[in-house]
Amino acid sequence: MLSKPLSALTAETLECCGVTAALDVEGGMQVVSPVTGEVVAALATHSTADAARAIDTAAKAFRDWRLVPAPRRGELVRLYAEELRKSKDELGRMVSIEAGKSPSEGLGEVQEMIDICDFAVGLSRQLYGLTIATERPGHRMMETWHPLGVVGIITAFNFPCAPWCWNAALALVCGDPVIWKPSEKTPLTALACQAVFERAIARFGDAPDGLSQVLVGGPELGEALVDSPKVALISATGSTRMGRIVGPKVAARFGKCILELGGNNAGIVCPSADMDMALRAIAFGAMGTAGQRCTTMRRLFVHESIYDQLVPALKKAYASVTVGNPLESSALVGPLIDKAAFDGMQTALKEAAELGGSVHGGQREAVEGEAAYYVKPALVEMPEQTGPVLRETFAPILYVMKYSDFDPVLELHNDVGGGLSSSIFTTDLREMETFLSARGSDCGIANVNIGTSGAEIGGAFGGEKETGGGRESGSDAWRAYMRRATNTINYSSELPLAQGVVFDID
Ligand code: UN1
Repeated sequence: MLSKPLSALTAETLECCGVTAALDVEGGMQVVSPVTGEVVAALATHSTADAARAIDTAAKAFRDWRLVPAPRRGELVRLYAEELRKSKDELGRMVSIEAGKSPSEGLGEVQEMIDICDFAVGLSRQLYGLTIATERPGHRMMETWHPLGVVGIITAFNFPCAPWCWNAALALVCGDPVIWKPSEKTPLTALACQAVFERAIARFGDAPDGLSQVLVGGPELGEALVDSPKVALISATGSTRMGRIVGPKVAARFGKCILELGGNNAGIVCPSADMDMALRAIAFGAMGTAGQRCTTMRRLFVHESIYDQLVPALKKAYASVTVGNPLESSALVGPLIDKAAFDGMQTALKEAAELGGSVHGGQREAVEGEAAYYVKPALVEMPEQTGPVLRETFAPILYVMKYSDFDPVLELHNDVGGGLSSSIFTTDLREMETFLSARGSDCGIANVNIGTSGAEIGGAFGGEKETGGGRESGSDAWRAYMRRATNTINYSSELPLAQGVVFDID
């Protein structure tokens, strides 16, 4: 049992991180922990006028920060990684309190922040462009990458800090100030990250004011970022519904967007799969983080020849998985974020049953009081891919379907709106390579013999179709945070025109 109320643990954790905001503002925005359903803080919110001021401050910071050499900008991110290492336990605990993750998953999220910072520090000396052969003698052509401008970062409750850091670490080395609008459900983790960042700023010395700012409040603050022509890039994580609003608005003002939206991720288990490995990978992919990752495995296609071997083993794993308070137990599955998530799950399960699905699990578990929503993860055997299987329900539901032929199952795999993550379990080279080929998985992430979730930061993260098409984190995702200039330099004493055009004036 906790020795103190959750609000006291929250206050203590935030204080350790250096947060100075008042946590008990009368009439302020209430922050509820899904762990117990209790209010752990009430925060003062920012107004749209505050948002406008934050944007102006960031725009001013940009004028200076863009001129600081990139490796020096990297030094700030290096210091931040050091501070994150010092505060890893507290930040991980904040993630557990606010998002309900197990300690290991909370710490894992902070580790993603540390990893992307380390990556960004190296990147700060590698923001290279190409040199390109020109068709004209005595000319040189090259690309230069310049800082882009203010970056607005909108994040979701389920990963309350890592996606911010994927964006912020890259943006800062690329020369861009950041403004963060966290989910209304998880503003405390954002304040904690910002406080830790302030420590890095203090050690860095001469950073311009407003390099990183947080806006606490409702959707109108996100809208202020989305609508402002002073915000060069909006990086938004959330639902496809949100992306359908944000994308066109930013496009209308010719701003840039990185959208990381919903997924409907699937795994295919082939006859030659290592069954034990597949079982463990599916269990984490589908039940981990209580099914509340955008990369959660939601659909599973199992070959008919191994269905009666794998599915009973999966059912056993589902029946025995521990569900409990992540702060007090070693349970693998914590709570859903709120009642709406629980209701959404029950609606999907009911629909699935009406369509002939056989539902195992999914019932509410009496872990804490009435205000907390813990569920047994659900495994649903479906006769076909229909109804709720076609959409993302942000809860631990795995729809399992039987298949007989490989080519049709590839079609079914791709026949959904989301295009984020995917997995195949096979030891057959032909199946594996086909899955990874142009006619295979149409997702931004396609894995072999591992689950759909838990991507490393070194790769580009994001997906196709209704997932929004954006890429964050590793590989060359940094390019989205910079603008490219093509430079042609004439060092000859002639003026030849490209394409052989003649334009001689007297
Ligand atoms: C998300 O759920 O928004 O691949 C991000 C993963 C994590 C990130 C998930 N590295 O599951």
